[in-house]
Amino acid sequence: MTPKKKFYITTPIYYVNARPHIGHVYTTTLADIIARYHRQRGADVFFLTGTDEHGKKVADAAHDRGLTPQQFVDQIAGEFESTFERFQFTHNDFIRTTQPRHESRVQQYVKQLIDRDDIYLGEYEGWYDQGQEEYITETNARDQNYKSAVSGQPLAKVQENNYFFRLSKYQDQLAEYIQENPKFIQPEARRNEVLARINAGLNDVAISRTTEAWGVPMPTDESHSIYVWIDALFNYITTIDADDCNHYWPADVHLIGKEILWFHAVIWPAILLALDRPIYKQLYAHSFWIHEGQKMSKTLGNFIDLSKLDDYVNEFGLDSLRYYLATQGPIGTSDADFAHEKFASVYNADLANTIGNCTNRVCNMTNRYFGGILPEHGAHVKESETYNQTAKECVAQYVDAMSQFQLDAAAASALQLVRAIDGYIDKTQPFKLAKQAENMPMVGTILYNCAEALRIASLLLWPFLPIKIEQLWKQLGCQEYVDAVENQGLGDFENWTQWGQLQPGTPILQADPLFPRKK
Ligand code: ME8
Repeated sequence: MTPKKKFYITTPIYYVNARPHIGHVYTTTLADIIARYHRQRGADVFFLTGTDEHGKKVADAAHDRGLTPQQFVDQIAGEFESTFERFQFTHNDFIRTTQPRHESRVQQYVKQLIDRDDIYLGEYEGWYDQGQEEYITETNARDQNYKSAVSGQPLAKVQENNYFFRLSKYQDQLAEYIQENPKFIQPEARRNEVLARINAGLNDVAISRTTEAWGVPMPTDESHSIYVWIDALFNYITTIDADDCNHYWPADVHLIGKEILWFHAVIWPAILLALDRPIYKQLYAHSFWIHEGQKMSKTLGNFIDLSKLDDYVNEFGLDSLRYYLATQGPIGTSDADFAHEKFASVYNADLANTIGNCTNRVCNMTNRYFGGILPEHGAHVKESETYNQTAKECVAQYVDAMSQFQLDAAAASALQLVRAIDGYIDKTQPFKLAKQAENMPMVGTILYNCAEALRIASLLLWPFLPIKIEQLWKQLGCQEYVDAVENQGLGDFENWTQWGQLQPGTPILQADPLFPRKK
């Protein structure tokens, strides 16, 4: 047997100074959809998420609540873990940077970098964004009017003794690597941004702080803690540098938001080069959600937090939230608006009126005309000639879109197939044909073809709508897929999406609507 292809996908690890919100749920939903898709293709998937628990702002947040940092991070990390369980994410591990497995390996990597003379002691004088835990160059600080680009808070002027990583040494190698590997950083606009910044010149970067008591100590100098960003980036390898997991490196994709591009596209690959480890294969940086037309911020108090997300789940269902996030979200280079009216209209158009309605039509007619048993499909129906070709094209478009993380386009290809079923019913009018007994073999062919196309569409939709599609599989008698999902979703997508696999004679069940229409 050929070994299964491995696929390693990560999300950022989230700061525990704030409770989980839409941004965290968004990136993790995208990663979950991609992970499920690859499992369905039979890959050996490792999907990693987790929490970033060190640094001054976490220590300050703990202090404000009268807790020790450890008590505080345990509480918030627990909230992230239980939230991710409630959202039914299928991550294989949840890394916390305060875990001993992480801390001990971080010290080992830093020691290796010191031994290779890639780290040295120096002095930093300049700007620091405390909210983002980020050193800011003079030029950027000036451009940002000496305020944080993310929170708008004033930058702090700091003078510190730090250990530095020789980032400048890797400038040419990195620029060359990015030039030669056009897909390495995506989308294209982000890649260009990174290249421009590298070509403007890279300075060495501070990788330790003396003012950060809540962190991993430098292995050779306990008076310094490892800078929280360096500590955090290592999570992608600390987790899998264990005997049973080390075959997952290099990661196939790091999925992140655009605000942390610099660390992932420049510092992280340079560290990997310095450690003599393969560079991860791809970085994908999405844009940002805004809320009812406004940037979300603590000052405005308009963050879509867990309780708001729960309201949507209660009103529309968990799958609908996944679908909205994945298809209407800021996956490309523009920000996207999260708005109730839009949510309801997407729900009604795509889920209730398209997927739900088509499923009802197919299952109801099979029950009405064939007693709920999938009919034979031998009779010729002219309009069917190119129908299975449509299914093939939609699958190909879907696969292509998925490989480029265009989840919106992938879902659109699945919907296109569902709409083709509706179009085919409208054209062939089985409900009219069924009025005469001699037409029943043709009605049989039509309904078989509808159910078969619906089966293929359901495979494309499962990563987006796992709960509802598993319900649909039960309706269509596709127990094999339900079993596969229980076995970590492992599947045989290539074979399963071939035409003609539903067996005539299979019971087709009528059920409650998958997506009841909302007012
Ligand atoms: O930056 N829209 O953690 P973080 C879409 N710990 N996605 C958003 C978003 C929004 N409005 N807001 C946040 C950190 N995100 C570091 C990362 S990784 C080694 C260390 C998502 O809690 C997006 O994925 O601030 C973004 O990159 C991430 O949350 C930042 O989470």
